[in-house]
Formats: sequence, C-alpha cells, structure tokens
Amino acid sequence: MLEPERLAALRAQFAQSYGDPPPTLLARAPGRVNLIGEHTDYNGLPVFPMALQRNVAYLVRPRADARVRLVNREARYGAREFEIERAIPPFEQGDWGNYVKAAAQMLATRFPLRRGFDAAVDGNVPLAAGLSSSSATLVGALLALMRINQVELPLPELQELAAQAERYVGVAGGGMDQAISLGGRAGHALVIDFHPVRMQPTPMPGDWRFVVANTLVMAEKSGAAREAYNARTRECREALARFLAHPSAAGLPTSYYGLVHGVPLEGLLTLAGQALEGELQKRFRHVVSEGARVEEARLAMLRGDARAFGRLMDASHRSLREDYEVSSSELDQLVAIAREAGALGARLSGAGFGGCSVALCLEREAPRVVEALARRYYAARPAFSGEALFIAEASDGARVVEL
Ligand code: NG1
Repeated sequence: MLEPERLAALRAQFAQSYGDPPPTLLARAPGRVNLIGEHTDYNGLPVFPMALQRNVAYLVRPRADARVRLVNREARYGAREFEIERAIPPFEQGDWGNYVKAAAQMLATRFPLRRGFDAAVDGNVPLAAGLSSSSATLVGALLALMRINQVELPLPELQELAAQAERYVGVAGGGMDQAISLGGRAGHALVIDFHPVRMQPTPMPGDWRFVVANTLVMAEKSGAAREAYNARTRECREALARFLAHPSAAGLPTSYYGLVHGVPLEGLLTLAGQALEGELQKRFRHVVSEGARVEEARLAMLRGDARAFGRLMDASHRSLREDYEVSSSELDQLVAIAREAGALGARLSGAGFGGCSVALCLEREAPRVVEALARRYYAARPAFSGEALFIAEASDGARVVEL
C-alpha cells in the first residue's frame, strides 16, 4: 500500500521523533489530475478527474488524549502540535498544519472527538501544482482521526464533509479534490456530480495515456492564487444572477446545472450574449460550455474515441485561456509542445495560474510527447527534478489500514 522504501523512511522518522511504541495505522490519500470539467464544481456542474499514483501518507500512533503531533519528511514543513477542541484556532495562513486542523475542526464540530495522534507525514504529490496535494493532506488526516475515534460515514457524506472542511483554510472551493481523493478507482476516471455527490466510474481505455507536466510555477492556493480563485467564484455567482434577471431568461431553470441540462448549449450562449457583457459574459460562457463538455467527454471515453476526447480537451483549454482567463504563458507553452509532439489534446488542469498541464496521447505516442516536453520545456529549467513530468496512473482512493 506504500512503496517499501517510503514506508521504511517514514518509520525511521517516526521512531526518531516519538520513540516507542511504534505506529499502528497507515493512512494514505491520493492527489488527482482533472481530465476535463474545470472550474465547474463550485458551480454545481460535474468534473472528470482520476486519482493519481502519488499520495500523502500518515504513519500514525493513536493517543489517549486530544493532542495532535505532526512531523513531516519534507524539512521545510516544520513539526506542528495542537489540541482538538471545539474551536481550533488556525496556524498562520499558508501553514501546512492547517489542512490537518481543517479535518479535526470539521469532525470536532460534528462528533465527540476524544483522541488525537502522533504522526509522521510524507507526500509525493507535487505541491501547489493543481494536483491537489492540499486535499490529499486533509483527507489522510480525516481518515486517520475517524478511525481512531470510531467515526463512520457513508462515502457521499464523507466526500461532502471533506469539501466543507477545506473551507477552514479560506478557499471557497468546490468538492472535486476531496471527492476523488476519497472515491478514486484504479483503472478508472470518474465523472463526479455534486449536491449530493454522485460518481460515474468510467473505465480508462488500455492504450490511453495522460501525460502530466508541471509548469514549475507554484499556484499556491492558500496564498497568491487564492484571491484570483475566490474572485472567479464570485463572478460566476454574479453572472448567473444577472443572466436570470434578464427578461429573455424568464421561465428558465435557475441553476447552472438546470440550465446546462435543460437548455441546448447554442441557445444558452445566444441568450448569454443578450443578457450579459464583458467579463461576466465570458465567465458564464466558460462555465456552461465546460459543463456540457464533461458529458461529451464521458461518452467519448466509453466509446474509446481518443480523438474526440482530445478535441474536447483542446476546447476546454481555449475556453479557460480566453473566457475564464486562468491560463499562463507557461501552461500555454506546455500545451502547445504536447500537441505538436503528437498528443491528441491538451489543457491546463486544476485551478490554473501555474500548476500542471495534462495531455492525452495514445500509448505509442507517449514517449515522443514526454521527450519533447523534457527537451523543449524542462532542459532550460534547472528546478526540473524528474518529478515534474509523468504519466498518470488511475489509482484507488484514500485508505487507512492497521499495520
Ligand atoms: P486545485 O487548485 O487544482 O487543487 C481547485 C479547487 C477545485 C476546483 C479547481 C478548478 C479546492 C481545494 N480545489 O483545485 O475544487 O474548483 O480548482 O477546477 O478548492
């Protein structure tokens, strides 16, 4: 369940930090790459991610009291400690310990949480890269605390709760990252709808490869990109309100979900042209067209039609760049390199403003795409560590096991 060397290193760190007795639980939660359906989740529209082979792992020894102690294998994340209580004050903004506090706070609000833990933590999800390392950190802590305190919840409820928990760090996010980290399935990508969470696992055709490439530009959601992200969520709400207030929208469904499912896209875009202008028109256009693309993409994957899936990814990227304005020159460059090297489609993945791109290619083209990205993007960037460019493997969701 964890690579043997990683587990051994984590055990050694645990022993060094806390001594005996040894840890008894291992919780691990994967990051994710979103294939299509970007900036849709907080608008009540579906997403289409897969859980990654990269994860955050907690080696845990339950405590008899309500204290939580954390050490991280990554030196820049210092040791943290806190007490589980009714209102848990956050560490400084951007502190990694806040994702653990977020999990504890959410559970403590709903359940009598008597026991904390001592844990050694290790992650190999690239940070601030749009691959959801933050949600993986939160979900791992959540599962460990639930197991120790004997809290059990049905999966959809847990997915909803984990999404709410992350608001503790001040991001008005959707529920995609937590839902896929908890619900991922090996060999599948999942269409996920929200309120309530519903999942449609879709088998990944055997010869499809998704190549993930990190711009190496950090999109720190707890920091600089946070304002831009939260601004988009406000703009989407305002665009919908103004759209619905316009006379030509009279009698139409009143949510993005209702509009995408109840009105043909062409008609919706024409109406948006009448009812909205400027930025709000562009944001609205992205949200409804992206919502419609997710269902088309699901059908394309079911048919094994990689070309159609690739075209949808290209359209998604254009829309994110031009209408949603969350791309960057580095993301555009990675997308262009992948396409020129034979990928069938490519786009930014995650919130944007830096982070990663994802490209679809057939197995036989994958080495060429990877080689082109390494040569044309990373050769000039010394920060490249081999970690930045990889082929995604659709993996299982978070688990906690007794050792
Ligand atoms: P990133 O920044 O890629 O982890 C964020 C949100 C998602 C979703 C995407 C955009 C959080 C935790 N994550 O993901 O819910 O809205 O942006 O599609 O808020």
